[in-house]
Order: sequence, then C-alpha cells, then structure tokens
Amino acid sequence: MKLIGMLDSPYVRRVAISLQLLGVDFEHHSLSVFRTFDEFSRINPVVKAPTLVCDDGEVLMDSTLILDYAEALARPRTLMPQGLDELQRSLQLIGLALAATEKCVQVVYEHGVRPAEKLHRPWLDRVIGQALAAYDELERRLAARPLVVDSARIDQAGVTVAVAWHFTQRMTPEAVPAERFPHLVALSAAAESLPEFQATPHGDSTYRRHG
Ligand SMILES: N[C@@H](CCC(=O)N[C@@H](CS)C(=O)NCC(=O)O)C(=O)O
Repeated sequence: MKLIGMLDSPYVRRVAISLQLLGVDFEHHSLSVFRTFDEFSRINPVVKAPTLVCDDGEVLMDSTLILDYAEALARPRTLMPQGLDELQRSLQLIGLALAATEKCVQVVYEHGVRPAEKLHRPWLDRVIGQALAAYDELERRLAARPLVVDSARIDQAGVTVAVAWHFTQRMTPEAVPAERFPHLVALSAAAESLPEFQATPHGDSTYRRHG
C-alpha cells in the first residue's frame, strides 16, 4: 500500500501515524499537491493529499475514508472505541479537530496561495474565529477529561487532536495563541514524543519503516 502526500499535511500525517499504530504496513511517497501537481495527478487526477494506493491498485482519498479502510484491514486492532458513549465522545473530538484543521488550512491558503492584494480580510477573520471556536471547545473537553497518550492506548481522537494542534502551531501560531490552550499544548507535547509521531514529523521527510 502506498500513502501519497507530504507530512506537512495534517491529513496525511494522521493517516501515517494511525497506520503505524494499527500495524498496517505502507510505503510513503512524499509528493506535494503544489510543487509536484503533475506527478500527483498521474496517481490521483483529483490531486488530494492523502491519497492511498491500495495493494490491488485502487485509489482512495480523504483521510477519514482511508482510515475506515485501514481499520478494516487491521481488525481486530482498532483506534476507535467500541462502546457507544465512548465512540460518540471520540467522534465529537475528531470532528472538532478536523474542523479546526480545515480552518487553519484555509488560513494557510489565504496567505500562501492567494495574491496578497486579493486577501479577503472578512473571510480570514471568519475562518480564524471558527478555528478558535473549535480549539476552545477541545480545550474545555480536555480540561474536563484528558485523553490517554501512549502508543498502546492513544486512540484516533488523540491522534487527530494532537496532529491538528501541532499543524496549527507550526503553520498559523499567530491565529491560535498557545497560551490560551494549556491542555492542548500538554497533549501535543506528549504525543509528539511517541515513536509513531517522531517517525512522521511535520514537514517534507519520508516515513521509512524500521525493523
Ligand atoms: N477532508 C480531506 C482534506 C484533505 C485536504 O484538503 N488535503 C490538502 C492538503 S493539506 C489538499 O489535498 N490540498 C490540495 C487541494 O485541495 O487542491 C481529508 O481529510 O483528507
């Protein structure tokens, strides 16, 4: 199986970390959706990262759908809770983290892709407000009940919240000031020290399996 996309994408990174935690073997190809658009489009004409090329050659995209497939491959191993209440809590946290991530990616694109003279301040303020709302809610929930962060017990909510926060602090720290979110800062520090996170650092490196 081949995972296509750069680890500066929080979506690619959550998949790369989850595949390791699930024990699903994969090759990583660090292609950029911008700098290597043509090469990417030959694998997936839609040019979305992450893209997963399955062992039978079929192509999947969207991190959550790729993770659904990975979960099926990994059974009985799973990163999702089995009980209904716990599942609901995880899905809430994952939804908040993905929304925060999406809004921060929009901030990055607004600054990095749109010409400076075309920057639309009301839109930027709106998406920053939405990112802050998602992180406020995550912070409140983590303060009430922290997530477990170790390689044996971290779940998909832990992975996705930690990856979202790290991405945000690497790419848009001015929009989401860390001082306001001590529980997210602590969760991220613990997660980033795990081997699965260290093997797939945010940026342009390529994951290689050890051992
Ligand atoms: N909902 C998607 C979002 C994926 C996404 O937007 N990825 C970005 C990279 S961070 C991308 O492919 N950007 C190129 C584009 O949308 O044209 C997921 O969870 O995988």
